[in-house]
Amino acid sequence: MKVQKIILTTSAAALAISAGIAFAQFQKPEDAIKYRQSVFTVMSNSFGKIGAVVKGEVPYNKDEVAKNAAIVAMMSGLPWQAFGPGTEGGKAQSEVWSDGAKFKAASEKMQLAVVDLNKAAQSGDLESIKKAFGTAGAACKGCHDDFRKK
Ligand code: ASC
Repeated sequence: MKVQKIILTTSAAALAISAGIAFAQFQKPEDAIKYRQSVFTVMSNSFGKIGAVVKGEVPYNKDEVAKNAAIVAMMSGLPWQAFGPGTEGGKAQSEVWSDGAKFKAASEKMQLAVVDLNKAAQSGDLESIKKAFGTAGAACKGCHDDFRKK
């Protein structure tokens, strides 16, 4: 076998394997629902910990807030792959699928807002953190209002 052919065959196999894994991950709609809800649960936990600081219920600790903001930012890209066709259910309203462009825009608004929150958290300026937290919370709420079952 020529070297080029070996390389082509190997990368085709690698692609097939990764496509297989991506598919297998959500073989059942319930798997996708569980995945996205789990991601939101982790995000909510860390976001809530920052919220307690912002509200003055917990003293500000730079490392804690920075860690939680990094978790939220890192997780924020994950849920969307689990809203694929045929995964209707859970707390998602049908508008997620019937108005996909609006849902995508709302998801991107949140992702940008939590990146800003993470930047503020890493810099350690509490006033910027408070401001960015407010914007991020509004982005969470905006999407819930339009796309999450009450
Ligand atoms: C949270 C959390 C949300 C958002 C949202 C902000 O802590 O779990 O979903 O904040 O309530 O409005």
